[in-house]
Amino acid sequence: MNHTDKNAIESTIHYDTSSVFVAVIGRPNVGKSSLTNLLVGEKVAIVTSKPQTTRTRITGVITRGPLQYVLLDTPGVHKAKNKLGKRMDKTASDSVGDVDVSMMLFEPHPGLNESEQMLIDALRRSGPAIAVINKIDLVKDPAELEARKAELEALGVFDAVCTVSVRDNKNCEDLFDLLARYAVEGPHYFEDDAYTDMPEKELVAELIREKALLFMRDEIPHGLAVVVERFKERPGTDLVDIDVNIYCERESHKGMVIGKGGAMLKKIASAARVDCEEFLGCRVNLQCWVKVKPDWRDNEFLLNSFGFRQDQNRK
Ligand SMILES: Nc1nc2c(ncn2[C@@H]2O[C@H](COP(=O)(O)OP(=O)(O)OP(=O)(O)O)[C@@H](O)[C@H]2O)c(=O)[nH]1
Ligand SMILES: [Mg+2]
Repeated sequence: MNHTDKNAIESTIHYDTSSVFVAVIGRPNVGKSSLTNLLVGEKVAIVTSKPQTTRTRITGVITRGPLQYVLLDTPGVHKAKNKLGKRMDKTASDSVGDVDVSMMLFEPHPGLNESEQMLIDALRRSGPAIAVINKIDLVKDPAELEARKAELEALGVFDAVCTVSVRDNKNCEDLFDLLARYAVEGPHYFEDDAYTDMPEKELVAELIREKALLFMRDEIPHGLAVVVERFKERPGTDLVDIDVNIYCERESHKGMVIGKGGAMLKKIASAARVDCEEFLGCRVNLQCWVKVKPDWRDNEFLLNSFGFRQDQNRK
C-alpha cells in the first residue's frame, strides 16, 4: 500500500473518543499541583506551602465518558540556582510544546516576573493557552481582580482568562468545559480508570519528601532527594516492606534530618507511613536511611540516577 492510500484510509477512521493533553504551568507556589489534584479527584502530586515543591512532570488523568483529560503538572518556573533547577524549568517550558492546550496559573496580585515572561514567550510560539487566576479567596476588592484579568487579557496570548479558588473549589469545575474545546479525536492514551501513570514507588518517595518539606526549615528539605530502594509485599500478609534512602547535600544536614535521638526522621517517616498506607490500602513497614551525596543537585550523573531525566515526552 502506498502512502497516499494509507492516509486516505486513516482519514476515514472515525473514533468515538477524544483526548486533551493539558500542561499546567506557572510560577512556584501558585497552586498548580493543588488544582491538578482537585480536578483528578486524587492526590497525584504533593502540595506544600513552600515554592519548588514539584520537581518532575506529573501526569493526572480524568476520563469523563468519551473524553479523556491528561493533565501534566509541572515544576514552577523560577531563576534556577543549580542544575536541578535548570532541569525543572526546562521540564515546564518543554511541556507547552507537547500538549493541545496549556493552562497557565497566576497569583491574583498584579505583575509578571521574568520567569513568567519566559513562559508567556514560549506560549506565543507554541500554541493555545488559557490563563487561570487562582487564590481568589484572598482577594478583598473585586476591582483588583478585574484589573488583573484585564492585565492578562491584554497580553493577547490567552484564549480565556478564568478566576478560581482551588482552596474553596470555586469555578474549578468550569475548567473541564473550557479544556474540552481543545480535545482531539482519537483513542484514549490511558486506561479509563487510571488517574496517573506514576509508579507506586515514586509516589511513596514523593510523600516522604512532602513530609520533610512540611516539618523542616527552608533550605534543608530542598536539598533532599528520596529514592525507594525496596518495595516488597510480604507473601501471605497485607504488609509491604519499603526501604528508602534520603539523600542530603552535607554531613551537617544529615544530622538535622535525623534530629535529636532520631526524632525528626521518626516524625517524617511516621507521617509518610500513614499516607502510604492510605493510598496503598495495606499496612506499610517503612525504613528510612539518611545518606550524604555532596552537592547532588549540581551533579548530572546523580540527577539522572535519582530520576530527574529530561526525556519525559509522552505524546
Ligand atoms: N489561599 C489559597 N491557597 C491556595 C489555593 N490553592 C493552593 N493554595 C496553597 O498554595 C500553596 C502552594 O500550592 P501548590 O499546589 O503546591 O503550588 P504549586 O504551584 O504546585 O507549587 P510548585 O510545585 O512549588 O511549583 C499551598 O500551601 C496550597 O495550599 C487557593 O485557591 N487559595
Ligand atoms: Mg507543584
